[in-house]
Order: sequence, then C-alpha cells, then structure tokens
Amino acid sequence: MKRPLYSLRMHASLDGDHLSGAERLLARNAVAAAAAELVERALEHSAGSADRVRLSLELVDPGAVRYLQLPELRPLRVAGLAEGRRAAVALLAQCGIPHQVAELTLARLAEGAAPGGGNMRGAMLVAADSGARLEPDAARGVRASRMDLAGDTGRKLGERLRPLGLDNPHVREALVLAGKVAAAPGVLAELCWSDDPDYLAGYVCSADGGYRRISQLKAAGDRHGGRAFFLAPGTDLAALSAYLETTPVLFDRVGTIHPPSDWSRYAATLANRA
Ligand code: WAQ
Ligand code: MG
Repeated sequence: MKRPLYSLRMHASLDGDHLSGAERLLARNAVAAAAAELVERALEHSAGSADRVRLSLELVDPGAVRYLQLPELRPLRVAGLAEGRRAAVALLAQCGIPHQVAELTLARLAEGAAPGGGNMRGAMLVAADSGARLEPDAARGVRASRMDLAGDTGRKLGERLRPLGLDNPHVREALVLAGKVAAAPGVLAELCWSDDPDYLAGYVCSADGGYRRISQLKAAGDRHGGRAFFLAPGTDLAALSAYLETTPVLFDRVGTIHPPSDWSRYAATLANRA
C-alpha cells in the first residue's frame, strides 16, 4: 500500500501584496516541521514580515504521483544585469521563443506583471508565437503546486549543490518547480527570477536545455520578480492548468550538475552548435 501524501501550500502577504509562497508534497511524518518552517519563512522574509499567512493542507492520492528526474543544472556567470538579460533572451531563442516575445516578457517581469505593476502570485502564460498573455487572472497567474523531492534526493542534491555554494532553498525549490513545469504539456520554456530584493539570480529552463541558472537577472534591492511559462501554439490551457495545479510530481533522481561557466564562453559553444 502506498503511503498517504499531503500537499502543503503557504501564501504570505504584506499590506495586501503578495510576499512569498511555497508548495511541498510530503509524507505524514514530515508535515509539521515543513509547516513550521514555511510560517517562519513568511515572518522572516527579506522584503518584510508577513501580516497575513495562509497555510493549506490537502490529502493527495499517492497512486496519481508521477516520478521524474530533476532537470540538468548549468550555472552561468554573467558580468551584470544587462548581460544576464541578454543571456536569458538568447537561451529562450534557443527554445524557439522569438527575440521580440522574450524581450517583451522580460520587460513585463521587470515592471511587475500584475495589474498596477506589482508581482503576480503565480506565473504568466505567454503564447510563444505572439507574446499574448493567456492566464485567466493577471494578478494570480497560474501556480504550480504538488511537487517535491522524494526519498534521499534532497540529501543527494544538497551534496552536489554545496561545493558550488548553491545549496539554498531558492535553488532547491526552483529546480523542483522548473522540473515540473518543463514536463508540462505545451510548455516550451520557463523564465524566472526571484521577487526577493536581495536574491538576484534567475533561470531559463526547458525539457531539452535543462535549468540554465543566470547569476544576475535584476538589480540589488529590486522587489520585482516572477515567472513566465512560454506555450506552444494550440496548447490546451485547461489540461495545462490541471497538470500544473493538481498532478502530484515527485523527483526521485538528481540530474547532472555542471560546474559554473562564464556566459560568454558558454554562448560561444551554443553559437558553434547552431
Ligand atoms: N507557480 C507559479 N509561479 C510561482 C510559483 C508557483 N508555485 N511560486 C512563485 N511563483 C512566481 C511568483 O510570481 C513569484 O513572485 C515569482 O515566481 C518568484 O518567486 O539560484 O526565489 O519564490 O538557481 O521569489 C530562482 C533562482 C529563484 C534560483 C526563484 O522565486 C537559483 C525564486 P520566488
Ligand atoms: Mg520570493
């Protein structure tokens, strides 16, 4: 018999604005500690202490779980914000996203993609061919949930990230989210950077290209951040949202973790391949 699993979600806000969110998928014995940790995170957030924290806990059918491997991780160092954003556009182009659509989407994230210029709680859905936004609610966006590391994958991942100085919750959770999203029907690529004012890194992830981590995608102190999922023409939005929001996904294998390289060097290898 399969052990029951719980989907744990946290959403924190401050003065009515989204501050922080998280989602875990856990066995019964891990629920309490994870819930305490998420509440603490909301109260100790670098952008301010939350004045409202909501936790939700739901039992999930363990028979529905999909087991996947984490994406390959390639850390890329950029010289600054401008190079980071050029790198993101180039990596998205490699995933089939036209330059104009990539640039428009980067600009939206930089300005705050929610109506009124704030951060969204979830991700934008972007039509890869036109750049049109397809998410039903531009403030909420679409949130991926019900995903986590399983078994000793967390320990193994930590062992491999630590020597690179990358063993932190941002990287772990982003890899898990990006892995679920990259496996979604219709998703060509994801672009992300943090909304935390002191966390400047982001990534472009796709099923083929893996998780390309870009060391800087925004300026220090900038509170804007977010995610965009780029969709192939004809993507079934209902099926996509159902997968992202409800299909439980556990990662039971670590992917290859490459040593860091400079974007300029890596870009040259991409150019040679093309
Ligand atoms: N589903 C969809 N969108 C989400 C989700 C989710 N579960 N969680 C967050 N977002 C969106 C939302 O708009 C947030 O404002 C934005 O993403 C950023 O969330 O070093 O920390 O939790 O390799 O601030 C990436 C780099 C860090 C990690 C990402 O995101 C690394 C990060 P944050
Ligand atoms: Mg954040």
